[in-house]
Amino acid sequence: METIAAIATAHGIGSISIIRVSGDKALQIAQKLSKKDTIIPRYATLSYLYKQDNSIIDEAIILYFKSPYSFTGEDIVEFQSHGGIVVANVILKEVISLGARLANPGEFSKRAFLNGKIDLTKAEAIAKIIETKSEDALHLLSKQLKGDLKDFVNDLRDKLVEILAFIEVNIDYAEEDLPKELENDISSKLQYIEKSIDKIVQASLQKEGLINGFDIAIVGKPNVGKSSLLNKLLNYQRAIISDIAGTTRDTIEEEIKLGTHLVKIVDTAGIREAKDSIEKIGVQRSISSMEKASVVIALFDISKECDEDDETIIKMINKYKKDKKIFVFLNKSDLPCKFNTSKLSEFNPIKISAKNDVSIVIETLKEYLDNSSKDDTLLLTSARQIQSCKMALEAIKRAKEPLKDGELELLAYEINEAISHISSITIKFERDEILDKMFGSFCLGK
Ligand SMILES: Nc1nc2c(ncn2[C@@H]2O[C@H](COP(=O)(O)OP(=O)(O)OP(=O)(O)O)[C@@H](O)[C@H]2O)c(=O)[nH]1
Ligand SMILES: [Mg+2]
Repeated sequence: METIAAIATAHGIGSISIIRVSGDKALQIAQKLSKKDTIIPRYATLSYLYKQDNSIIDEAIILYFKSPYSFTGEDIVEFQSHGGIVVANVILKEVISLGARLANPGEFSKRAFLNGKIDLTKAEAIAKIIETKSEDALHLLSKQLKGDLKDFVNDLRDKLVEILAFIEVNIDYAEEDLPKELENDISSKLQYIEKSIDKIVQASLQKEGLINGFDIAIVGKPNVGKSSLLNKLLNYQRAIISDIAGTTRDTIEEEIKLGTHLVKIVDTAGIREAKDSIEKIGVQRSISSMEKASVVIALFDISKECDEDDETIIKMINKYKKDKKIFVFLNKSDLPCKFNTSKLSEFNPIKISAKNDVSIVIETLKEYLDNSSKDDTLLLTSARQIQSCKMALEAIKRAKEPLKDGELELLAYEINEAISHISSITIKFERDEILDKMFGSFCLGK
């Protein structure tokens, strides 16, 4: 395997830069660069680094992690040089001229995975932790980094492998049908597994916002004060506000921090029977923003009577209330109320005045987001993980029929499928594993 190298710290001015080298030649490169014969593993070695023409590049700390006790499992050397783009680049150039090549993005983690140092959930957690902009996501990802998701997957996988081993033993060694009690036992084990997977998939879909940031869509008929609310939340005049219905023609998206939570607020065009083709597109976009959002703020103008356009919004929020969190705010409460709010009572509507003060909106949203992130259930954090779980679920569901009919080969096939899918969350499933299980946990008298 070629030796790879890269600058591991952000490019820019900082107090130190780290150049990381991984592979068989790492130690030899460090020895040449430092002119030191011995570099002790896991010790911080302070040394000058030299160019091949003997001129000094910088004074740096060298850290050597001997294979297999390193992140990649290979020999790793890290040079901590003084910060700055030039120093780090010169060291990297020297490292490359001494036999390393520039690493591809993610190549250190890929090697760590290929060498069995990390599983895929940890690799994904690392990649996402680096990119994350929210503390909620960091909290979830750090659990994944620690191995909670891996443990969950391994536990389910072990249970499935055990079931498969039972079935294989019966295919290979029993003449008769599956005994009834064994069928019941497998059935209840499968049910438990199905429930566990279903639970984590549902929770992960509902709380997707914790990882990717919550999308909050502000919807309502024209002129109710949606853009006024957006501007107040952002604290500046982002959207045009006017008393002309249909002022906002397109969706406006902005990110804001509510406490520790990063959210995307989407102001939308007022929803009504559109008057022209451009407005029609705007209304379509409002509806799709609402569909995409995990939280919806429905806004009503209570200084006017509830009309057909408000009714349309009420119908919409009723349609989405199962999948999304809906907040109803009754705007323009500084004016006399003419709006009959009885149809909205189940949404616990809150009176506000977007023109004057929206602190109650901020507090309500913050409280909801705080509670969402407090819950410590384990979640899947990528579409890939969710997809693998869904595929495993389908296989388990398909397995019920052959289990009832005693078609053991077909049953084994479906359980195998479920194992492959669930295993793909962490690492590939090797067939040797069932053989070990079969011969390890059953006394077959052979
Ligand atoms: N009295 C009063 N007027 C408000 C309040 N909030 C907004 N308005 C006014 O209502 C009008 C419409 O406000 P916008 O924020 O543009 O309404 P919108 O819902 O974004 O409207 P469209 O973009 O047309 O869908 C403006 O004249 C605002 O000044 C409020 O709390 N009280
Ligand atoms: Mg507007």
